Amino acid sequence: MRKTPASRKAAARQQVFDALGTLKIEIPSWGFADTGTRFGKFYQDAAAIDLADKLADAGQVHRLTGCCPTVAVHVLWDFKPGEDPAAVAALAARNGVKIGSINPNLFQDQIYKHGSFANPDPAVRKAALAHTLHSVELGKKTGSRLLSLWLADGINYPGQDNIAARKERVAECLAAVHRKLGPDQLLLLEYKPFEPAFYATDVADWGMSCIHCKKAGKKARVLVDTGHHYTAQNIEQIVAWLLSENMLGGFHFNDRRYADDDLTLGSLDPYQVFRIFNEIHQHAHDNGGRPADIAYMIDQSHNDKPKVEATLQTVANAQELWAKAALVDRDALAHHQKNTAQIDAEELLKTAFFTDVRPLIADWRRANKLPPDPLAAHRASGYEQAAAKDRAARRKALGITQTAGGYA
Ligand code: PSV
Ligand code: MN
Repeated sequence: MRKTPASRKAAARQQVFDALGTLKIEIPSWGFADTGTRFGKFYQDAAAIDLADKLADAGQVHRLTGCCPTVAVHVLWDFKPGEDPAAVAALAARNGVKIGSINPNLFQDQIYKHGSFANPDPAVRKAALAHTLHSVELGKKTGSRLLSLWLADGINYPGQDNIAARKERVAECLAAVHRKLGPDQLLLLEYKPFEPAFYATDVADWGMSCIHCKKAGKKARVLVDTGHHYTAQNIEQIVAWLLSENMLGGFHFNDRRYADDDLTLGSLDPYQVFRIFNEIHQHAHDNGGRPADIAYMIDQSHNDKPKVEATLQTVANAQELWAKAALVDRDALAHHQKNTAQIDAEELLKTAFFTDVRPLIADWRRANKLPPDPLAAHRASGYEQAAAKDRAARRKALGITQTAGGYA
């Protein structure tokens, strides 16, 4: 059948609708709290004080976008000692969301000065493992499927420790965690080239993470934080490789210019995010239309933007780039690739990238009884002002002064 402009338009609309229907994005509880850099924090009256506030903010984002049903939690920051996980799950449900990935904290306690799973001191490794296994239990009790691990482990100076021995210590701990996972749980292992350690990070890149995951067992996958790469690195190639090995577990979305900058996804290099999404759509296409099981999560702590607004903006950016990548004409691309028609193949990607999908996304939102412009709806709702008033008053009553430094 010949394609007319009208049939092309209808097909594009359907492609965008289908793509948006499959994209769920997890939001991080820590994105709503007062966070900052190690040089300081810029406080906001509307910043969440506790987990109840964070879940309320997450609920607002999900109500407006319809695509953020789960909230990632950081155990140390979100769970009070002895807190009932079932009560936390119920609190999330009251806000219209669910508890998502559980993030153990293996970096803030003083004992982690020289690492957690890689630490030469067996007592520290034991403590790190106990905290992680507790996190696995929290996952089981809150109905969360994902344990999301980031090891801040590394060494600052050559000769400081035996690099290969550190690798084996990490492997042993990961295997021990893997053994305790429930049948539906997955372990995601994040990598980061540097920071906080600057000479040798123990899980510094996707290859190290992938080797660890393969050794740990069938329920371990690599987590790609888009901010954790060197400047020139080709992230979409890493994604394509991990997909082809069935080792891609999920993403932490953000954008970067220098290092782990926590900037809004797609704010600096939207074409890169598009190229990553293009590989994911390509993989699904090559796999008979079956998408890989990937957790899309945001990992951004905004120091200056209003936090709920920044989250809404990120979600909208992700949806736009995801929808654009869905518009790539896969059959034509395969044809051009077969003939090594470089210019035509590249132009196909550019055509999809430069398509303005915003009107179609607004239509999709209307069709799903969502506001066509979530950011505008949020601003009109007065949520931010009400939260600022309530939280400023509660801070005063609780004697919380927004002057202490620190991270998160
Ligand atoms: C580390 O930089 C990281 O990306 C990890 O995912 C942590 O859990 C998170 O940031 C803390 O904000
Ligand atoms: Mn991350």
